[in-house]
Amino acid sequence: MECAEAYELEVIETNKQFNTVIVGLGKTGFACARYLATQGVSFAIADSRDEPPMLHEMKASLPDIPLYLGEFDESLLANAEHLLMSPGVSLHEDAITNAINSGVDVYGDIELFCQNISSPVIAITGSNGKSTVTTLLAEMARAANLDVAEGGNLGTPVLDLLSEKEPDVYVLELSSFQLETVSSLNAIASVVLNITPDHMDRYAGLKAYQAAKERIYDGDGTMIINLDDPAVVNMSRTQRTSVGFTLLEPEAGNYGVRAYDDVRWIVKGDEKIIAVNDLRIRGEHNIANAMVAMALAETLNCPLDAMLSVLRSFPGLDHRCQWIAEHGNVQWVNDSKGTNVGATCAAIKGLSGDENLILIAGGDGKGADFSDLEEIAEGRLKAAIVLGKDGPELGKVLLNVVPVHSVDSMEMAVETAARIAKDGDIVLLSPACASLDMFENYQARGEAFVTAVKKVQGDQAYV
Ligand code: UMA
Ligand code: ADP
Repeated sequence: MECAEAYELEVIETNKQFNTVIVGLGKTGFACARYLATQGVSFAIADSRDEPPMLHEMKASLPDIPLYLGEFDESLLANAEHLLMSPGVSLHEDAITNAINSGVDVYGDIELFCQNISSPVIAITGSNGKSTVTTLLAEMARAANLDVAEGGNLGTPVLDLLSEKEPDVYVLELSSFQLETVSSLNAIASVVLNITPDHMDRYAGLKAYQAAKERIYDGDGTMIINLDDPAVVNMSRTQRTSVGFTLLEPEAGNYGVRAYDDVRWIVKGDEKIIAVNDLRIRGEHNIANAMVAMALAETLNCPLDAMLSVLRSFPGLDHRCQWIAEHGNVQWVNDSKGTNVGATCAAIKGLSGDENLILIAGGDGKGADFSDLEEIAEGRLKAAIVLGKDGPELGKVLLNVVPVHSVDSMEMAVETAARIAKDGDIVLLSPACASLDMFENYQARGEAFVTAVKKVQGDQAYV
């Protein structure tokens, strides 16, 4: 009996033994597959979904690669030499933990990328502001005539950047998930922009999330440190070059903000750099983002003129506190990328006057505690409209301070907001939640908002 079982097991193992199993067939997994196909290694792909997003593209371009779809097959994963992980799959999933315990080497696309480049990397993480800072920095470097390639969590999987000639510098936006599986990053400069809770459905707690983010500082490059965030200050390492930034008055060598005759300036030490009102992007959080982009651009020796020209003209990215319409003196703002409590707090603080904000929020809260929203909402919000899986829970928190309306769709949310809004009000979509319970992604949610605003406000609105 024992012999028969052992024999059967051996046959299964032989059939499913690959040098590498790519885990996940989304954007990252597909980019990994295309890359490995050029390297002559034997590989297969596993995805726990029956129909992963890049299935058709995969079958069309690499039809001979074995695909294992549906619940992970533990023997497939445990018998590989390497697992090449997608960021959406937790290392704590049973099948992955089991493979790690069996001695399988586990890494991610960022690690593979870092092992295969010779140009320097600048790396950006944080709970909020990553895409804005990554794009600002890339634009500044371009304005300084550097050849730049940007990617990572921003959208383009890093391995896709390898199909082009190596640039002067890579600018990478990295999520905590991507940082968990990289060990050769050694960026010439890196930053953790801020730490507020996010992805609490994936981490044991804030400490574990923070520890993943902190890995961005491993190596010997310049550390950019948020002096206003104690969690980031705690990550400082002695004997490393570092530059700080603060929204208060800075010490010599650091970026900060000072008022001269009631005009607020971004300064470095005592040196005036740009008046806050000359930044095209708005809100306190964007002052911080501008300072970080400058601190990082300095490590590339970008001239000040190049940085300033970008700060005066960069309008911000779509779906981030993006002004989309004005009708009957009511403004409509799309912050669909506000996918956690910290982001929504920043958007509310940045936009509100006196109880003139109508907030549309809710979605998949990813295990978040919404209670911080109550204090921010008080005195700033006029009403809240909640929708999505965790809308009711979020609504419960806000009910203590403002009227809350519960709706079933984005269209109903916009119709309700249009009914409540009066002269001088701002309607802000900033969900504090991921979109995946109701939409394909945050872009689709933002587009649904814009479409609903167009429908309700008609052609007079400037969208
Ligand atoms: N999934 C499964 N089973 C699998 C594999 C994935 O259920 O076997 C699920 C995941 O739980 C997740 C979804 O599929 O909900 C997508 O995961 P993925 O790893 O396939 O994602 P990709 O399409 O490769 O996109 C990833 C990043 N997504 C995530 O980390 C969830 C993209 O960031 C990134 O742009 C892309 O790689 C290229 O680098 C998006 C994101 O939402 C914008 N990031 C999170 C955030 O910003 O908060 C971290
Ligand atoms: P990320 O890529 O980290 O999600 P984005 O630059 O896309 O960040 O901005 C997403 C949202 O986060 C913005 O619309 C805004 O609400 C908020 N945000 C941006 N920068 C910051 C910051 N420095 N601090 C806090 N919140 C921010």
